[in-house]
Amino acid sequence: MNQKPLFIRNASQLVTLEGSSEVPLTGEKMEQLHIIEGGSVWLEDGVIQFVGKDVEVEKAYKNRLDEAEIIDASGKLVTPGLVDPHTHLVHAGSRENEFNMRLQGASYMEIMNNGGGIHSTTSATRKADHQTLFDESKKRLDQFLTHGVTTVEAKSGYGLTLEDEMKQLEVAGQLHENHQIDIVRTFMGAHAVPAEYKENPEAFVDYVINEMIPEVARRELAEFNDVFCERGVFTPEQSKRILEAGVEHGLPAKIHADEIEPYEGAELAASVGAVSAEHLLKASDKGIKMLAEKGVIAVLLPGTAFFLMAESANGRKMIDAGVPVALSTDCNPGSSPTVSMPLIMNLGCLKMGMTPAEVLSAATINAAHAINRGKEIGSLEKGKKADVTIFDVPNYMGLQYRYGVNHVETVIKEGSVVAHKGRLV
Ligand code: IZC
Ligand code: ZN
Repeated sequence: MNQKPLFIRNASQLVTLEGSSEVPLTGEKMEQLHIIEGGSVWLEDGVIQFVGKDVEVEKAYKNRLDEAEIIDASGKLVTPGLVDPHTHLVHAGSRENEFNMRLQGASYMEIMNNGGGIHSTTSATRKADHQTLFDESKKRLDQFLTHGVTTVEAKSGYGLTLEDEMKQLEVAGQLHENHQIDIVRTFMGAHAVPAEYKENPEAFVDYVINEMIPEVARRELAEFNDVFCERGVFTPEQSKRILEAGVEHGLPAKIHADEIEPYEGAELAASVGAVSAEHLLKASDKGIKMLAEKGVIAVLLPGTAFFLMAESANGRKMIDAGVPVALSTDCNPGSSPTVSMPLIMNLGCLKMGMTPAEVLSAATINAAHAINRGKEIGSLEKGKKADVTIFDVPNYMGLQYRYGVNHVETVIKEGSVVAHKGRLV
């Protein structure tokens, strides 16, 4: 790599989250950000080379200071690049009309059962070609980047045929190759039962298990397998079969669990050894206990609860019960059309009883663990990817306190500045 070293100097707070690469943070450890005041970091060859007090880094590189590009971070907060571990990034079309219907009292499930919701995005996505999907999703990725995010998980699930699911996953792969943000792909063929299988959902489950999962795995188009386990969508029994089939084909399980109604989704996540259980607005106490026992990461999506005008998941209770908690936008055209992880962190504090330190752990290292990237990203430690976000606030509490504003000043991906003051570089 031919890039200059980057020396970020003298941050008022440098959040390192050191020592968290092996297992996700739980309980009181989520409070321990490992802040260096007057902290600096030397980035080179795409990797973090040295983290410490400014004088220490300066001393270590005293003969090479002239070579480096320098960013003065005094008065600023420096954190690991934010990680979004649950999105439906690749899709076509938009659902403002449904938003308006919901504002007038229609529910998310009613709209879906009447052929809208996921079905409406599925027909738009089936019609779209690769280029259209690429272009529409790239716009969202650009916005993710200017909001401080450097890695995004992306699910399929708006194709619901093998060919259309593969199209979404291929586009996600092309975006990974062509965009600064890294994309981690999840297969979610079991996102809804498509209209053509309405009378015979079991046949669709068989299709997912016998045809889609083996082919997606064979072509290495995804790293995880997800299912929308919800009353009226896929039952816990169907979800279990689908998730076990994924595991058999080398795709660890993720699950959309207990989002709209309690449905023992958390219990299922624990019993199949899922990497993560996502949503959990209606998770039972027993389910929460089981997640803690099995170390399943709860990926919480307070933007979805906000946008659906529902009560958020109880993040406080989950952390106190020992569940590792991560945060995500759920970026999708129906229940959470946002790209703002900073907003999600605000909601984590204001709607889920999490502290400013916990939401930052949840949006960085725990989010990285939720996509099996804990060893590569999510903390500022020697040897990890040089993905860094600089916020124009003096401390991490200020980031949550001055809400509703994009405080991201500079975003660094693998050692290069990729966004500055809301613009791509
Ligand atoms: O398109 O409505 N919950 N899947 C499960 C979604 C929301 C995305 C959508
Ligand atoms: Zn989702």
